[in-house]
Amino acid sequence: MRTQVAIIGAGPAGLLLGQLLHKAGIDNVILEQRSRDYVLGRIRAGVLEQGTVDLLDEAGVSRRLHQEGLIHDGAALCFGGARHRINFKELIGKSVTVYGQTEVTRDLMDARDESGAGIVYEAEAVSLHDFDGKSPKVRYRKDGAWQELDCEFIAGCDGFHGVSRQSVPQTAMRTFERVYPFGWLGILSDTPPVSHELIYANHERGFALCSMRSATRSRYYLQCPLTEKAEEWSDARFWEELKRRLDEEAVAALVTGPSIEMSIAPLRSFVAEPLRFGRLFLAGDAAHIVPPTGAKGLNLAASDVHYLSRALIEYYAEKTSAGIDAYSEKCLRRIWKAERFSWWMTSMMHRFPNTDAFGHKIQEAELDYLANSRAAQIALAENYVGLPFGD
Ligand code: RFL
Ligand code: PHB
Repeated sequence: MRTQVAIIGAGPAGLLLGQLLHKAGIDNVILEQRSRDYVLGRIRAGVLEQGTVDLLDEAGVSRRLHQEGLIHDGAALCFGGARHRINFKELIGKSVTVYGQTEVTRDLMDARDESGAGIVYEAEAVSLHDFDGKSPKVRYRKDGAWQELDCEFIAGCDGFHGVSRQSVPQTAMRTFERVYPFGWLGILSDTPPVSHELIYANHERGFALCSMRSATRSRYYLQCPLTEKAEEWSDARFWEELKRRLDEEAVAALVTGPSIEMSIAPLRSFVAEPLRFGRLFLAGDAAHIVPPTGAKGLNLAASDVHYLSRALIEYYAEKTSAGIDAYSEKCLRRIWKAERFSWWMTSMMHRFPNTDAFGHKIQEAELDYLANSRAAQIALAENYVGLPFGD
């Protein structure tokens, strides 16, 4: 089998890249190790930056997003028992859209099906070869038979645990990492959200986040120690702990109900540099991870795809490699700013187990400054709604 671009991974990065390339007439094959249902069963991101929405518009997959997505003009920070709204719209004239990653993925899969391009699901033992030369290859096993895909480029969109980054010789790559001493316990429930906007709460018992998927479906998170197991949490225990971390008004408004999903995610910051190795490009979680506090992971995957799709389209249309040569550097400039913001939000909103009294006072001062300084709020708003792609 032959194609122009072999895409590894059918998460948002791989699917969006596939769709943008397909629209530009560039042949591509997506290889995914899991089944369609498994991919759609993962509950992840919920907040889309305007740049991500624009890219989904460009890909022609945003009809449902515009019908069902919730436009949020602000979000609240809760600390010291009081809530402080950051009014994105008033501060910087922009908003975010709340629309689940599961729905983005479903819309992209449907568009792929309609285009007839297809996805190879349950591709086993995927391996990448010869991407340092002119004729890269991808080998995999499907239904027990070995397959070889000859291609011109490989896009490694296979997430943090994928094979693409691991295929690069260690000497060719530098990695930067910070692991946080806690995780997020998340719950999804068919209950109306406690507030029409997100609430990020810093409480002495730990961070809490109130988010949503729709007017009838809520998503909540609690900071928890890494030793905790989701099975040890009953729904009642979760709701009780959430109430302890929220302000009185939120507690009074909270509607509880059975959970549809409960899971724990560790928090990590990670960047691999560079993002290009000959004819292999890394994009999305395959290249970088942010802690979810800044809602940046899916949006960063989208901005990588923005740069990579343009670079490949330019390569095929104009026979120039200027775009692909600049890909890594362009992405990394934006990635590091999102890493900084996500690290900062995480540091400001969580309780760190080994912090002394000085550390607590600094955190309180930071929150107080933010609540009372328009300049500080503008900086938060600008980063939260998403920095420009800056082509
Ligand atoms: P994905 O989504 O992990 O997709 C990678 C795909 O590659 C497949 N794969 C392979 N395929 C073939 N061969 C192999 N060897 C393979 N190895 C892996 C996998 O099965 C998978 O289908 O990466 P992608 O596309 O880069 O997308 C990144 C986003 O999924 C991620 O950044 C976000 O979910 C992060 N995130 C959030 N991002 C936001 O922008 N806003 C948020 O509000 C937000 N909240 C979150 C989050 C992530 C969370 N968790 C659980 C990590 C909340 C949580 C709790
Ligand atoms: C979510 O709705 O899953 C969500 C929202 C905001 C975040 C992280 C996760 O910062």
